[in-house]
Amino acid sequence: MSAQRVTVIEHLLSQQNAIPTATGRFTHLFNELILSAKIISREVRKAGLVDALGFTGEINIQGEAVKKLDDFSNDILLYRMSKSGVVCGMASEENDDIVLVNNENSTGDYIFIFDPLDGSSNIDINVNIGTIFSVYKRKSAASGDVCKEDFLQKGTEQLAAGYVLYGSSTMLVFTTGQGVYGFTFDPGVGEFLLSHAQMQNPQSGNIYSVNEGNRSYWDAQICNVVDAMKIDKNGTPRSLRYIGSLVADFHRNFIYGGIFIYPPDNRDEKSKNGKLRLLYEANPMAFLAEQGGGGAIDGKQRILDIQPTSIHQRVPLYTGSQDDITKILEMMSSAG
Ligand code: AHM
Ligand code: MG
Repeated sequence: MSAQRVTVIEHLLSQQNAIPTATGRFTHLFNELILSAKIISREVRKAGLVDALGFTGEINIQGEAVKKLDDFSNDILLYRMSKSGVVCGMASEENDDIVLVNNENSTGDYIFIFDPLDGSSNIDINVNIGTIFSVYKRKSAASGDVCKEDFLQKGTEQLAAGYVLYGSSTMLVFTTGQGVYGFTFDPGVGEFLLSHAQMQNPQSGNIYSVNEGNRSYWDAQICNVVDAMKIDKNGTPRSLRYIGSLVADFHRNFIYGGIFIYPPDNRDEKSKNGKLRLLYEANPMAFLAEQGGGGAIDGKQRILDIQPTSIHQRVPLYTGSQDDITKILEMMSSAG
């Protein structure tokens, strides 16, 4: 039935036709993103057969050892997105600083922020991993270079966000602010085809997802919140599901309903805001969650309302079904 299915570009063009001011430049960006996703997916699929597993020997800005596939995915996205001609600057989990796009092809005013291959601990063992991305319009004058402020925009300013999930199939899930759409890669056709239209996160669900191995690092309030998430409103136990790949954990909970939590902890200075990064992990997921009727908070406020102060800043993340978000906010605010 592939012949009757809509491609990503057809979908974008149909959305664009509904917005008279849309220019079509966005589809250039997506063309390169789709090509990057296909190349990364191909590399992930054959990783065990070629010398693509293991570490490069480098340490990234997060202090983490860089895997070869992280590095490969980062290079592909940096190269392809700079070729799109519509991107003027990029930020990646794997680059300390922002990356300016200065080539003769670039008349772009889009900012592209991404995590090239999230879920690093799962790369070498054939478990789901993903690429996460977020798109903004630059704020600074088009005549000069982009600056940090172009990247430090609130999540509410995102034009598009999404992820590619390298799972039992490869899926591209994204929003441009008109709902959430999922496209599954058909390897025979070589295209991502619409498989999940207007995805909705159930109001409540049966799953809670958290790395409970960190419990001894949590304060009492976090322990209480996690304990409350283990049962439903009738007191029936819920299921714990945790892969340790944000894209996969989010995707499952987005479809089945439930809550994903990565709270702050006290193991060291850098964990006091949790582990996940605001710009290229929390904000894109928050945009998707809200577009699908779910929510995403840092424990007190909407993720999307947070004013970023640095490219790689971390943030606690609670994202999922609306009933759970409401309950967490109630518990957090009554505890003060
Ligand atoms: P990474 O960017 O180094 O891959 O780390 C992010 C990942 C997320 O995908 C996942 O939600 C989290 O780290 C899991 O962390 P932990 O192993 O501490 O539970
Ligand atoms: Mg990551």
